[in-house]
Amino acid sequence: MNAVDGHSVTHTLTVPSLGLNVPVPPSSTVRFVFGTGAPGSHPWRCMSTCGPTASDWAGPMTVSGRMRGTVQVVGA
Ligand SMILES: [Cu+2]
Repeated sequence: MNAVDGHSVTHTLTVPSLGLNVPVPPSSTVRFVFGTGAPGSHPWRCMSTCGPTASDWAGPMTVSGRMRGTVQVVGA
């Protein structure tokens, strides 16, 4: 596991119901593995204010599939 400086995070993949919070540094690809538990539907969103301004939760932050969406956990 690598540590990420909080000031260099541009996005996160945050799924509170799965206890998942993955910081994403600029211009990077982050690979990770996590346990999902039982099948279900889990809302996710980016928790970094990556809207049009530094303190903005608008723009892409409101678009499903861009900075928010749903993770579907399916059974094997
Ligand atoms: Cu974002």
